Amino acid sequence: MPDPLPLHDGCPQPRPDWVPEGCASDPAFATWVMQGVRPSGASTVRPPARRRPALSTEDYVRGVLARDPGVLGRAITLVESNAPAHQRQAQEVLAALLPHTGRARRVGLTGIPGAGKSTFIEAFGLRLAEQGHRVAVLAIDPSSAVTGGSILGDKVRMEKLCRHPHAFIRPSPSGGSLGGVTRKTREAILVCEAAGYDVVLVETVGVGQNEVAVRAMVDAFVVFLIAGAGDELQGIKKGVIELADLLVINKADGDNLPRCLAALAEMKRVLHYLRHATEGWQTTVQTASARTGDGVADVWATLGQFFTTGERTGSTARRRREQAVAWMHALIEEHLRAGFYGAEPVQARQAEIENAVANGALAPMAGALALLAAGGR
Ligand SMILES: Nc1nc2c(ncn2[C@@H]2O[C@H](COP(=O)(O)OP(=O)(O)OP(=O)(O)O)[C@@H](O)[C@H]2O)c(=O)[nH]1
Ligand SMILES: [Mg+2]
Repeated sequence: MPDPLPLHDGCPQPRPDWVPEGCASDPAFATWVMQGVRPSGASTVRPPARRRPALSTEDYVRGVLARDPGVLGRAITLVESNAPAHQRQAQEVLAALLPHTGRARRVGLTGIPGAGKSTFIEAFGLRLAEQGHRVAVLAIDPSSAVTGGSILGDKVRMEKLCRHPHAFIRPSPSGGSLGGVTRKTREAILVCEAAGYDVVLVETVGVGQNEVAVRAMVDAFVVFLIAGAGDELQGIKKGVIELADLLVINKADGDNLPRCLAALAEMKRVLHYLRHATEGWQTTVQTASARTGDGVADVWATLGQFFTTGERTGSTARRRREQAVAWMHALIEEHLRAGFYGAEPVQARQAEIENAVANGALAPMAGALALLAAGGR
């Protein structure tokens, strides 16, 4: 404890530097500085933040299989980490969990920002959790580094689901590359399955490529549309509709209901002309409103039919096998690309060769060969 300030002018209070000598006894001088009081037993020194002890691979595996939510969260943090040591341990954990994975219904949900996905998932997830399902929600938003993200909003919008003991909600880390976010989400799905979640919902904002990435990691894909938002905006012309097994015209309530019913009729016509996303399954369209609850149960009923059909025709199992092989090739490509561009001789020549190609001094093919040669290929 520092020495107390000197007493002044007979006053029992300490005299700060800025009080002129002799002033404190002047009745016009009204400021006194009181000595601080320290409550007994309290310390001004903050205790050091407690570091959680590191978990061994066995701790992770045991905790996830025992459905310990704390260990589940940490296991997902481990698979999300880019640190090489964490990645090595993550692969050990995943290898041990693998026999316990694959039993969930994997459902992707997409739609333009504000289409009502999170609000729907809250109502839908709660319904499933109350029926005894264990529901995991993984929210991907690779755009969030730019837009500030909707992750906080999601947590607020899924407030009741967040607190349900049979639900687990995990936003993806913001700002990663799409490839990185995709790997992390795929691995997070496996960890959730090993922890006994039988429904895994992957929410993604429909802003372009990420719909395709999510389609490649789920069994069923739901696209949310809102009446009056414009075809272009909703990716109808970009073929997002062709990825869907189920289209939901959302927010079908109040004044918006007639417009939604008109959109429903229109979309039913459009679907006749489109290629379907899943062999043996006719893509369907329906309306829903999380606000009134209308149509929410119907979405699960349709997904139930989808999965029954998938079991009968073998399309779900086939899709999973294809997804696993495609994922392996994606990992190889990522590895080769990182190895090539990370190599010192490539980095040394890359800017110069790019400039030459940009200026027209070198044809793109000649540039590619030159850079490949620099990388020893
Ligand atoms: N009328 C009506 N409004 C809804 C409904 N569902 C969501 N909303 C409103 O729509 C807005 C956006 O809802 P969100 O659930 O955050 O939409 P989102 O698609 O998850 O949005 P992002 O995650 O930002 O892409 C909120 O203001 C909701 O209150 C609904 O069924 N009816
Ligand atoms: Mg959302």
